[in-house]
Parts: sequence; C-alpha cells; structure tokens
Amino acid sequence: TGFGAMASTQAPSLPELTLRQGHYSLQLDGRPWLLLGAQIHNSNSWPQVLTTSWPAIMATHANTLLAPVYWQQLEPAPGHYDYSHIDALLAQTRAHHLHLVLLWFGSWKNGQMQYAPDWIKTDPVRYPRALSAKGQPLTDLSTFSQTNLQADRQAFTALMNHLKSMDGTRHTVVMVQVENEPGLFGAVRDHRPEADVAFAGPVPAELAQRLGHNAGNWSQVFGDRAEEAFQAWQTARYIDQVAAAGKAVYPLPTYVNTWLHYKNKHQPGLDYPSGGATDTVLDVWKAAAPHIDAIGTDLYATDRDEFDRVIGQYHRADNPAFISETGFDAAMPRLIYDALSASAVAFSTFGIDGDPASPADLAARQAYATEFALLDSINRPLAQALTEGRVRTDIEAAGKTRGDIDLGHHWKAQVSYGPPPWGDTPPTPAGSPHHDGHVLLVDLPDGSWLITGSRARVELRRDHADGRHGQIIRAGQGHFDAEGHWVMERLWNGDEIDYGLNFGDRPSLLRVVAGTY
Ligand code: N0T
Repeated sequence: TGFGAMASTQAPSLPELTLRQGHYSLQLDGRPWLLLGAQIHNSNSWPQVLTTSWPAIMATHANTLLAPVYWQQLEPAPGHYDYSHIDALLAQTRAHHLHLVLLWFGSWKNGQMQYAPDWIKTDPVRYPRALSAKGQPLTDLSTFSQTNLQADRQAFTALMNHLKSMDGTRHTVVMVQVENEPGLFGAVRDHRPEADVAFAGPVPAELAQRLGHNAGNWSQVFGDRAEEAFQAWQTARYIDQVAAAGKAVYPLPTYVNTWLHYKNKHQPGLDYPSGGATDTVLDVWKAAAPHIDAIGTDLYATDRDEFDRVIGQYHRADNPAFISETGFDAAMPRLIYDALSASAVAFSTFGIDGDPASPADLAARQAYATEFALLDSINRPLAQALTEGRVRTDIEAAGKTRGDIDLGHHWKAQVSYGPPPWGDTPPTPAGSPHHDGHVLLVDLPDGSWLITGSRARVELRRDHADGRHGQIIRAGQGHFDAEGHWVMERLWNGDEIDYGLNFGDRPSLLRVVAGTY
C-alpha cells in the first residue's frame, strides 16, 4: 500500500495541528505532513514583485511558501478591503503546486506597528499608542484600546472569511501566522494610565492558577519579570482574540512567531520586543492564547548548541518544536536534523529571494535544496513516523565523529563521519570537512529501515545475545513515487555494503531489510 494514497471517498479535512499520544503533528488531508518552508522578503508579496521571486522560491525545494499579508494594503480605508494580494498569492502558489502560509502583518511586525493602515498611523487619538515609562508614545498600538483590538480583529476576520471562500475546499493555505514577532520596543510595558492601574492590580486568577501561584499583584507573582509578564499577558490576550475571531469563520491552525531572547540579547523592550512569547514568559502565553496552536521560534543561531537549547525550551508537552524562521545561510539546513529529533512539525527559512547572484545566497540555496528535496521526497512516511516516535537521527559535530543509534531488537547502527567511501573504518574517523554529516533512520511499518544521510557511514550490527546472527538481506536504493509507493532503483551489495552503508555529499535513500540466521 502507498503512503500517499488518500481515501478518495472522504472530503479532504481541514489542515490541523494535532497532539496524539504525546506527539504533535501537522495534518494535511488528514495525514501527518512536514512543513518545509521558504519565506520571501518582507516587501515581496506585491503580486508583480512576487512573480519575480518564484525561481528563488522553487530553487529551495520547499513545499510551502510563507508570505506576508499587509494590513496596510488589505484595508486601505476602514471597512474597505482589497483582496487582490491574497488572490494573487493563491493563484501563483497553486500554479507552482506549493502550499502557502499567510503571515498576518497586523498590529505587530517585529515589535512595531508599521503595517497598520495609514488611517490608523495618522490617528493616534482614535487608535492610541503604547506609552513609554516617560509617557512618550511608541510605535506600538496599545493593547489597552478596544478600538485597536476591534480594528485588527475585523480585518483579520475579513481575511479569513475571504480565504474560506477562495480556499475552503482546496487547502492551498495550511496555516496562518497571527501577527509577526509581537511585542513592544521602547518600554518593558505599556504605561498608559489604564495600564498602570492594571499593573498595580491582581494577576488574573486564571493565570495565577494555571501557573500554580497564589493570588497577588504582578510584582508579587512574577518578581523581577513582572513588567514583561504583564506585557506578555496583554499582548497574548489581544492576539488570542484576533485569532479566535478568525478561527470562528475559518478554523485553520494558527501560530505566533517569536523574536527570541537568546544569544546576547537580554533586555526586553530593548534587545527584543517585550511581551513576545520568549522563553521568559512562555507559560504566560500558553495560558493567555488558547487559540494559538503553536509558538514558533525565529531561530537565527547556526551554533548547534544554541539552536538545540532553544528547541529544548519550546518543545514541550504544550508546544511542538516549530521553526518559524531561520537564517538563509548554508550552515543552517543541517540543523533540520536536530529539529527532527525533537519531532519538529515545521522548519522554514527566511529571506530566500535576495540577490540571485550573491555567493552566500547561492550556497544557502544549494544547501537548503539538498535537504528539503530529500526530506520532501519522504515527507509522508517521515511525518507519520515522527508522530509515532519511529525516527532517529545522528549528527556530526566538531570533535564528535562517531555515533551509535540503538535500533532495538538487538540491532544498532554505528555511525562514523568522514571515512572513505569504502575500505576499513578508521578507529578514529577524521570527520567530514565541515563537520556537517548526519544520518536519518526511519523504522518503516513493515519492519524495514529507511536510511539516508550525508557524509556518513552506517554499519548495522546485531548482538547475538539470543544466539542468532544478524544479516542484511537486501539494501535497495530508490525513491517514493507520487502515490507513495517505493520504487527500487538498484540494490547495494558487495563493496557498497561490506564497509558499511556509505553516504556522500548527495544524499541517497536506502530501504534495508535485515534478518537473522
Ligand atoms: C525577522 C526577520 C524579518 C541577534 C529579520 C528577526 C522577519 C522577522 N526578524 O530578517 O524581519 O519579518 O520576523 C529579528 C532578529 C533581529 C536580530 C537579532 C540579533
């Protein structure tokens, strides 16, 4: 049976983010699917400009385009909507057979409000700004204004309504990002008079309870982080109401992306937007925003330890690993394998349509294309396996040139990085030139292993504690066809398996059947 075959009698179900048996997954047409995303630059969703970005988008081999919808463009006058951008995004994306994630650039874009319509920017009396500690207006809409909330909510609802009518049965759009890197710059919290009153008052009982705190005011409950937690609650409640209204008309999965508190960035409101879903206030966000299905990380760290540390903060029982942005950098895509070992549901890279001649972009494009093309070619079996804990990875690092993967049933895979394509495995393998090798191993339902990797040797070993010896019965190189059926191209044998399974720079896909004698 194929992995891709769809039950043809049922109407395709809406995309959904599910949590089953402790595993998150993004469901597309009712089956787990891995989102591999490419995001265009901020000002390239304009239909004419977008047409020129397609070669770059396609060259990444992503399966999903992430593209902004600008409130400023969508609602040129209060209550008047111009859907031409959304329609062009849908049409162009469909013509290229990709999926689409819409990024709602509404009240927030990178901790500011530049995407609000002109009629909002020019009317701070009706649409009040957050105030700094010195009482100065900031480039942020105040969350304390029902008028602000109402305006954003109405526009987002109009967007979702239109999307439902254009895409409600086709599902080109798989998710919606509500706002972009929300939070406040120029202050840790809003200092409007209403805000001061609320800050002096009690923490909402539902929040205190959820966090297991006694009742108290913000300072009593959150100590040094009180102002940031307060701003997070206000921001998350506002965004949750926007998301809830949109979901009421068209319930697509939603997420919020986060400008992270990491690297050397420690000061809320200065180094990163205060009140965004940083690790410092993630619990507050989870309590405040039940209509946001995932908190995403805009993870620009190419340093593997830092990357893994952040994934560890966000991959929790109440949140999937969701890589909403990474740098378009040749050193990033190898970290997909770390994300996958945390069962990530999405991995998307930002800014793929820069200068087509820049050497750095060309290198990044090549590096992403290699991993995205391979992973998308096994998307359905891989995503299904992720939801069942049947995926294992090993990743090379400087100073780590070997790895062991326990496969259960007496089997293990001994991985080494940098050995020759054949010949004995050196006792201390040198590692690959850039220490970027990796292995991905999937237990398939029929008991075989799907194995792929780059710059790595995999030696399958069985102990004979039960008196039986292990053998490779067949190692077939191949691919999955459009229906999800395995197509074998050749068998690896002889030198191709006597010295382990050797994966070079271009990843190949093996399906290995092992047994005992
Ligand atoms: C991202 C992108 C875009 C340690 C920046 C990251 C995108 C937004 N913001 O290229 O603007 O729309 O979501 C902000 C990280 C700032 C640098 C932190 C230095």
